[in-house]
Amino acid sequence: MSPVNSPMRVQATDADSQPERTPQLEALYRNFEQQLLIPLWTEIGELMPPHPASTALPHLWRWKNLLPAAEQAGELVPVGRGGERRAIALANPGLGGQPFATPTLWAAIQYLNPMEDAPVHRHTQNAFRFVVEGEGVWTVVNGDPVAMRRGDFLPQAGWHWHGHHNRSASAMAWIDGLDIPFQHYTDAAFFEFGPDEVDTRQAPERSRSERLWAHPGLRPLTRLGPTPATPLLAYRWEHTDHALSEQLALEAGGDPVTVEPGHAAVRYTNPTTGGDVLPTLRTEFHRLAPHTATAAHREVGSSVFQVFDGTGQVSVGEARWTVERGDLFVVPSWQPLTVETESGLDLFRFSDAPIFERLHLDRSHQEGIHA
Ligand code: GTQ
Ligand code: FE2
Repeated sequence: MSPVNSPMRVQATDADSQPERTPQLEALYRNFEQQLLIPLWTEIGELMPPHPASTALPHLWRWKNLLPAAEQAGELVPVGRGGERRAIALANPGLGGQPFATPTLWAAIQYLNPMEDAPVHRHTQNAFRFVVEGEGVWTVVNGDPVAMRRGDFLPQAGWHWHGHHNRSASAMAWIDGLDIPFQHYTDAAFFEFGPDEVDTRQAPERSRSERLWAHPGLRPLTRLGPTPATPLLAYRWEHTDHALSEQLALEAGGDPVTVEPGHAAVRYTNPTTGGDVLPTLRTEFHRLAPHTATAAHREVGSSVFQVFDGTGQVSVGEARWTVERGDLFVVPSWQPLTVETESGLDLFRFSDAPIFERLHLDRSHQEGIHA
């Protein structure tokens, strides 16, 4: 029987499994401490738990509080070289005050005033933008200007040059997802400055990347790849929306194409591989039809969700919230997630799943199904 299925097993760190604290043993422990040594037998319960027991906590950040805080930052804090971005990170209350949403994932709200530039730079961290409201900002990736609008998903592979510019008369906010914590813990990160100004003199409706790649099922023969990150720089809302509404329409006609009743979902993919858009980040969009409840689902690795539209009830482990447009919540590793909605609910999701799959550490469990 696997340890996952035997919660009654006595943990080695239980007091009765520890040797008696004689003066000689105390002296040995002081000796260990002086030599920077730590015995396994006092730590094993935390280091080798029967199943993942994240210190990260389920948590909800409400858009109605986030957006005014970002607007305030827009008034008080200039954006420019050095600070690089007016980005405000979600700090998980279980992660010791670090600006990390989960042990592997960065999630932030970023804000640009009219005509402002977020200067060009590049880094090994993989990134994306997702837009829950507004438009007018262009993200320029390796010289290719890409318009950002509500519902668009804009991936940005590590080491690509990028800057953002607001060409419109109104401020704009969006969310960023990056693998900053993962690259921080693993000491993998590099960073370089580019030009201070973002060139959007050319700002066509369709980016070069879309002209080359946004044709379903068609790859240019001169660019067959495969490439580790997607070459397509914008996944437009009209396609995502249509894919989801067609799944629900097919299901209503008796065709079982959804992941479970009333639950349509798509994954954003790299057209050169069919796999995830970025080497470390998985991104998906989920749509629940009105009067839908999902089965409890848990998996190894952590996720961040943003409500795109609608309202619903979300439970993550012991936490339960009513959520609405723009709200962001965190699902730590192996915590069960259920979602219910009366009105219908659209959810954007990102996770670190590609890391675990690549290392064969992925596991998942769906209520009622033996995983
Ligand atoms: O927009 O380039 O939230 O480099 C964090 C780091 C955004 C960005 C973040 C970044 C960016
Ligand atoms: Fe960046």
